[in-house]
Amino acid sequence: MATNKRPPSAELERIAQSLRRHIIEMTTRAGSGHPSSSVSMVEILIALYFGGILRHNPSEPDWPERDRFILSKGHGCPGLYAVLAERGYFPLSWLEDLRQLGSPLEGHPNMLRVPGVEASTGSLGQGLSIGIGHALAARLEGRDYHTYVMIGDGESQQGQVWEAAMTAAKYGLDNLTAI
Ligand SMILES: Cc1ncc(C[n+]2csc(CCOP(=O)(O)OP(=O)(O)O)c2C)c(N)n1
Repeated sequence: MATNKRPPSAELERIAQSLRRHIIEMTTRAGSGHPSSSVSMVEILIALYFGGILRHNPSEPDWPERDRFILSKGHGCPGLYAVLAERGYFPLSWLEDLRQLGSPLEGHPNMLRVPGVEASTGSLGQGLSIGIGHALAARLEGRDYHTYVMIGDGESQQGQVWEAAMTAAKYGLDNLTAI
């Protein structure tokens, strides 16, 4: 069953506060990471994962009909980890081991190790191209899922981002949103 019901605003604000707390605590404990790049996207993550925008199912991360969220600015992954943990993709206790040897929560997101991570990112500029792959795949397979890609403002200076934007326009991809 997809999780896309929207809780009341006060509840969303409470969850946003816990995400900010997780981000500060985990990056402080690790002594590294990118807290500001993570905290700055909390409201967007809340809207997507708790506000009813993303069609997803934390108990079935590979559900073929799920909407995709790709964090192209992968260094902001403490924010993504916090929202995925609060959503129940993996236990909150995982957050305690951010960037520790052996932890699935690496300094940049690893799609092979973390449920809910759609793409391994960190080398800036690649996420929109990956999103185009998902959007074209949806079209080919006749599925109606939507793909969202979060890009940093500095990242958007990468040529690949603009090549991807032109490609999305060429194929008329109305199932893809760049944030
Ligand atoms: C291809 C590439 N070049 C350089 C870096 C190093 N780097 C990591 S974060 C960052 C700045 C990103 O700024 P922005 O996209 O605005 O994101 P913000 O953290 O401000 O949200 C850079 C240059 C990288 N990860 N990938």
